[in-house]
Amino acid sequence: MSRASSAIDQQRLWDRHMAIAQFGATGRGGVNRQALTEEDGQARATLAGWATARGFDLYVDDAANLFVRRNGTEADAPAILSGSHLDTQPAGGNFDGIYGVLSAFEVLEALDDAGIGHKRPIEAVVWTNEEGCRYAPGCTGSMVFSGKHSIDEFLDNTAPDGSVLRDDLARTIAMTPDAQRRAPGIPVAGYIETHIEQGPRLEAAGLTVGAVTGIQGGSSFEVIVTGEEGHAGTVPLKQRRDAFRSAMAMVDALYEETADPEDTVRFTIGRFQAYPGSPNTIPGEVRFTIDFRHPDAAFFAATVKRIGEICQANAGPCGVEVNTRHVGAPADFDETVIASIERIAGELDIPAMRMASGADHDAKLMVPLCPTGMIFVPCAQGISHNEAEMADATDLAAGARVLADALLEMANR
Ligand code: HGY
Ligand code: MN
Ligand code: MN
Repeated sequence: MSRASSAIDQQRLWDRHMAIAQFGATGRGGVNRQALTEEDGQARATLAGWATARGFDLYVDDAANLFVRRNGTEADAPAILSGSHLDTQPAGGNFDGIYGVLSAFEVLEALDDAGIGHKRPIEAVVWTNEEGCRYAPGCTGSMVFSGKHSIDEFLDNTAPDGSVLRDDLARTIAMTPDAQRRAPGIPVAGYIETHIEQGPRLEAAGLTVGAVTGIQGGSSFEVIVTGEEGHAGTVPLKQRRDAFRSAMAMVDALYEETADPEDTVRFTIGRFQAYPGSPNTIPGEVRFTIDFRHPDAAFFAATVKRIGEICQANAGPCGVEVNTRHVGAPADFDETVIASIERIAGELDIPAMRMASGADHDAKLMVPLCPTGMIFVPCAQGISHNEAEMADATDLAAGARVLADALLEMANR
């Protein structure tokens, strides 16, 4: 039997990236296609159109996860899944997530072109709201699919523009009317996600594929500091309940706590807003986000706990509320999957290495469900979450070839 990898069409895969890139294009080379926006729905509808044109089955679940299914000879066998996300950062690139969705779809098309059958069904997946920048938390869709959370817990969440998740979810689901409704979660026999590395290691090593060993611990919080608004010209300093000043004390203490000479810690404050935001009014409220990550499970857990303690200890005359958006412990991928990715890359003469993931991915939620792994390909200078994000068509196709053979092996096991 010919290998699935030999039917991967590099040009088709690239052209599909360029077609999806138009939804939310910023005109500066990047994209703003945040989760559950009209543009997100349009990208999903485009993929759905390609899928139905191929005669693949389409499903959508209560979290708006979208599944493109190519049936196997054993229709009821637990499926093999592969996918990622189509939603992007507000100033994002055209490959983060998109590559995982389109390479999985390309595998289905290649199998079709080559007339290659398989035992288990194979599904390409679009996970809802991986990025979590419009609606918190990220990985909403894969969290619901894996049973970690129910979608009901998130329905009343609001976006900075005032939208409510419940409404956006209904509108997005309605944009793929050919998709049959399915309850979240189906039996899965294996999952592999392809993704750009979002770091510089593969490019620096001159390698094409990363056989990913796991994902570091990741956590995100929203901190709300409550003080008292007042006149900038009249309220004496010692009487102020200045939310900005208290927030800065917390931020200073947090940076001190997470300082790391080995540069392993990843600590980011991505959003910081003072209200009412008037130059001559003492801020009565400050809201800021914390993103903390580390690969060591014990250090990660201990520092997650310290974050709340540090904010409380530096509140001064203000109140503080630390809302945990998500905490995901470090996760190791399945050794058999990692080894198959390495072996297949070797068989295809594609230079590869094992590596861990600094970025978070939906794959982390799949680890408890089934043998799970990831395939990385380089992105230019490791740049991501940036409109300059770029990847090479030959690298994208190489990763898709490894994915094709790895998924086919899983589907025939
Ligand atoms: O933040 C992350 O790691 C992912 O790219 N959303
Ligand atoms: Mn991603
Ligand atoms: Mn991302």
